[in-house]
Amino acid sequence: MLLDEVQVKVAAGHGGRGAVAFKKLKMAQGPDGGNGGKGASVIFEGVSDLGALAQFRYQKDLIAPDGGRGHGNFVDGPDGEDLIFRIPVGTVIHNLTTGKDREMLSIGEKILVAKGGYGGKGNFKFRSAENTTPQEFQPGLPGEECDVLLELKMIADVGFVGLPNVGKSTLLNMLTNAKSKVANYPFTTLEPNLGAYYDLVLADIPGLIEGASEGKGLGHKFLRHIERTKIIFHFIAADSTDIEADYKTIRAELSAHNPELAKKKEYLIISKSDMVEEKELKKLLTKAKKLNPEVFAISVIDDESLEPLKKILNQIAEEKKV
Ligand SMILES: Nc1nc2c(ncn2[C@@H]2O[C@H](COP(=O)(O)OP(=O)(O)OP(=O)(O)O)[C@@H](O)[C@H]2O)c(=O)[nH]1
Ligand SMILES: [Mg+2]
Repeated sequence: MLLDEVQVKVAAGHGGRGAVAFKKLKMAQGPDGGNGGKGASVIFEGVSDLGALAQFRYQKDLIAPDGGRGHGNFVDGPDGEDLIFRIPVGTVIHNLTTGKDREMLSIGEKILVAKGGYGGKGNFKFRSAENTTPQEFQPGLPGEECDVLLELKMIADVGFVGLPNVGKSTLLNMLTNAKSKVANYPFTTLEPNLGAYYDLVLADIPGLIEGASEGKGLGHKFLRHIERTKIIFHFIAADSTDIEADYKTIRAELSAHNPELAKKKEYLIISKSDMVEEKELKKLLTKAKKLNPEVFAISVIDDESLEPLKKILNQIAEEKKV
C-alpha cells in the first residue's frame, strides 16, 4: 500500500560545548580550549520514487547527531554529519511546529527541515589582557526540533476521475506502461497509479462515489493527488443509466473537496462506447456536449476511437513544453 501521508518527529543535533582547558607547558601557559562542533541538520532531498515515504512507516523519529565537545590543545569538536532523507517529488512538508509549509518540487532539490545548533566557543576565545585564565565557555546551541507531516501530492499532468468501473485503469494501461489492476467490479483500483505517456504523467485515481469528499468509498483519500494536475479526464461509461446524474455526482465531489479542482480544464470521456448501439451513442454524445463540449467517445477495443484522445494528449504535451 502506497504510504502517502506520514507524521515524523525531527530533531537536529545540538552544538557541542566549548572546552575550558589550559596549556600544560611551563613556558607557554594560557587557555587552549577548543570550540564545540556544529550539530547535524536534518535535510530532505527530492527523488522520483513515489514509494519513498515507506521508509517512515516504522522510523518516525529523525534524530540527527550532536556536534562533539571541544577539547584542550585547540582541538575543536567534530561537526555532526547531516542526515539526508530522500522523499518523493510532490511531497508537501507541513512543519506543524512553525506552521510553515514547503513543497518538494524537483529531483535533487534539498530542503532544510531542522538546523543543527552551533557549537559553543572554547575558553581560548575568551582570553584577553585582563583575563588570562578564562573559565568561560559557551554551551552548544540546541538543534531545531519540529513535528512534520509529509503529504504526497503527486504531480501528474492529467488526472483520470469518474465513478467506479468506468474503465479508467483500462485506458491508463492501454496508453502507458502502467499495470493498473482491471476488473469488472467497482473499486478495483485501491490506490492511485501513474503512467507515462511520452512526456506526460497520467494518474488513475480510485473510483469516486457520492459523498467521496466526506470520506465515502476510497477515492476521497486520493483526491489530493489531482489537486496539482492541470487537466482532468472525466470518465462516464456509455452504459450509464443517467450520464447527467453521473456527471453531476463527480463534479459535486470535486468542488466539495477543493473548489480549485472544479476550475481545472476538463475533458469528458464517454468510455465503453462499444456497449451501446451507434444511434444510442449519438444521443449520448448530444447530451454529453451540453455538460461539457469537449467530449470524446472511446472504446478500448476500437483503436481508432482512441486517436482523437491521443491528439489531445499530444497537444497537452506540446503546451507543457512552452
Ligand atoms: N466493453 C468494454 N469494456 C471495457 C472498456 N474499458 C474497460 N472495460 C471493462 O470495464 C471494467 C472496469 O474497468 P476498469 O478499468 O477496472 O475500471 P475503473 O474505472 O478503473 O474502475 P475502478 O478502479 O473500480 O474505479 C473491466 O471489466 C474492463 O475490462 C471498453 O472500452 N469496452
Ligand atoms: Mg481502476
